[in-house]
Amino acid sequence: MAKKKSTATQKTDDLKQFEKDPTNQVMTTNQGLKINDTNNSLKSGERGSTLLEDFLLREKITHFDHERIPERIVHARGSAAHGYFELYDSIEKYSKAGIFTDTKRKTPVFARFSTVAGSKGSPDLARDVRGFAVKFYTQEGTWDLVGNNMPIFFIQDAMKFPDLIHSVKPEPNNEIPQAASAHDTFYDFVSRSTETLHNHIWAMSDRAIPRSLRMMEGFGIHTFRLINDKNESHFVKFHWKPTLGVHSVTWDEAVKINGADADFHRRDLWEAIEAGQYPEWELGIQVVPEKDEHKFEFDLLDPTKLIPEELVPVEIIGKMTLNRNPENFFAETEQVAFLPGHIVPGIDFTNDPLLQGRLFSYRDTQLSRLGSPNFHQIPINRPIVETHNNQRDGHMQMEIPKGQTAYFPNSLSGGCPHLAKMSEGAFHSYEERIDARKVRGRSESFNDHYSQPALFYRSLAAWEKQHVADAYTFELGKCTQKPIKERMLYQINQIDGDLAKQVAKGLGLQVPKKIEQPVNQAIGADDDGKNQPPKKKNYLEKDDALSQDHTIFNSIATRQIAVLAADGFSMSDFEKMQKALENKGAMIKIIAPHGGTITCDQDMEHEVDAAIVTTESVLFDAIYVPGGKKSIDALLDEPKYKKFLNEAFKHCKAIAVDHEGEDLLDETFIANHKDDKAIFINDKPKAFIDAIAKHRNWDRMEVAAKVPA
Ligand code: HDD
Repeated sequence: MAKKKSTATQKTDDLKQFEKDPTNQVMTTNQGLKINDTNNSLKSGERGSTLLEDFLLREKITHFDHERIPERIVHARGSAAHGYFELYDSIEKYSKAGIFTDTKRKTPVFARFSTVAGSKGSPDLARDVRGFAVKFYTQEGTWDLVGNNMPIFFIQDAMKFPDLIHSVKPEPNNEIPQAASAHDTFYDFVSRSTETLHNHIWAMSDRAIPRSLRMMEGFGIHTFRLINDKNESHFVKFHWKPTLGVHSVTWDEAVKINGADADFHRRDLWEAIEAGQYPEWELGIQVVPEKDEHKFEFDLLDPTKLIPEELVPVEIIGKMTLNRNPENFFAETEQVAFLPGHIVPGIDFTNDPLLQGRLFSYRDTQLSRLGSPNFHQIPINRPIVETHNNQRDGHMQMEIPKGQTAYFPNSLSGGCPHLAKMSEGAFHSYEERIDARKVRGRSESFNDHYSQPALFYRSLAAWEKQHVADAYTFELGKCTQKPIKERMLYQINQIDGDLAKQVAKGLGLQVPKKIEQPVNQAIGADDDGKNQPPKKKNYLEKDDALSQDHTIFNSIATRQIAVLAADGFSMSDFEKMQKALENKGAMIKIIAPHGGTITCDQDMEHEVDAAIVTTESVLFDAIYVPGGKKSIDALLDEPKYKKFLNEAFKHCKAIAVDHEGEDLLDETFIANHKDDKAIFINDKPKAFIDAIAKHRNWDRMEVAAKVPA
């Protein structure tokens, strides 16, 4: 048998010393006392009252009473995994960071993906931005790249973050709605803060409802600096590109998935890693020399702007592979603390005012979330290199710092810990020249709020544009206040006239030509009234990288294929398809009228993966129905199979049937659409496989919209 490849990294080895394995161990108290009854409290007589003396009861209950910690203010719902990062080629001309110069390193990483608005227990398929945070445990200290799956942010200055989040979170009077942006307060805010419109249109696109966390891009968003060993600085934007491509579900599916499996993304990530189908992302950089800082039509320090890849191509420099699930959700995924302020020599910040505010907020939030300035000592947060300084004490100090001194300079401890010389790899902030007035304000160069949302929309394929229009219509349809909807229509109209008309029609409203209230309250009260953002510019017609139509469509690895079958299904049909699909890494699940096993027409027993009552069409990427008269008769007897197929058709998925399987198809909406290019009747498995790799047949959208499912 082939030996299982090791998934250990220096970090997972480090975590080992903290792991506890109860196998073959006796139960004890936290003091090591052996316990022989954990079911009954100590009482005065069997029916008597419980005694205060019962330290076993008190220890157990007290710990339980305190086992929750505050969830993250944002990004509370998340899943994470361990892995490693490998560099393809040194980029020493830009950066002196070891992680960017040493191609022999396998840098351990821990990556956490999240939704933003929902609580810890909210469903995975909310329409939302996804967090994409990566902790690199490097030889020079820990570097955290704390990004999202969209390349821009909603606001330009950290000062507005509490307002943004208060507007999107459940409304404060009734705590409704959970994990949803479709409500009045969010659109009240968005419609009056034009800087949000770019990130907002991304959130209305399919990017906000990914098929899988493994099929979404990641972005560092801010412009950072790379610093080389000559202390030269280059501006940089970081990109994560998934090797499986960028794919999404439809909104109708998202809504249904949330009911069918609220852990859809979490489960998908976990199962892919358990199956050895390790998720991978390539790391890319867009590099801009210092001298080109002002050459663009937008400001590099403005986090609501991306640098179109048409203008500055992405150079791929390495790859991240996630190959191990956490041992314990709370200890690792919940307690991991990401801080944008964690950087290493060779990487530095810029003056992006959003980034500058984040540098404060993340350390601060860990103090209330994790409860102590010693949060860096929690196993998942410990760097893989030794740390020494004169910080002392605090709640839950886990280390035992030795010696008489805790100050610098000292002579009593021989001056230790001593300072590092630059030649020994000490960190040194980039010496940017600053000559400025102290102002509370915003740069004029940040004041273009419509050009890039319009560029994004222009770059989308027709099917993506339709999804955007549907999303705006849904979200605004959920708002109750007419003036808010009208203000949003006014804003959408600045981005694209046709889009605004389409949304207005869905809302039963007119697109207003003018609105009375100021629309851009990014600036101070004294500026109210003269704050309409300038007209949009068109410095680039399209950027293909913005559209999912140009992503990778070459793999069906990890795609979930439902096989609809009952007793008597055709083994020869099934075997042929199963082999072809599994060869390409797809996951096959038999969905039968009942659990347990079913018997094929060759009298072999097959394990059922799910009884039809326990599963839903939306959990699968494609459907296959093998022939066999007895099997098909049984499927025809259970109405949910028709719903299963109708929904898959509605969601533009590939469907293949063989022989009598066509009889089932004839009982569905698909009967009149057999010529669809992703419907296969007695066809070769290859045709089906190619269609699954294309993700969806979006050409079907208009017909699919008519399916009453
Ligand atoms: Fe943030 C968490 C991403 C702006 C304040 N943020 C958090 C996480 C991600 C991001 C992925 C979850 C990390 C994890 O998995 O533990 N945040 C972003 C991005 C931003 C951004 C990409 C803009 C480019 N965030 C931002 C601002 C502020 C915060 C402007 C405050 C001024 N973010 C927080 C926070 C959180 C957080 C409240 C909650 C939990 C945590 O930090 O550790 O401090």
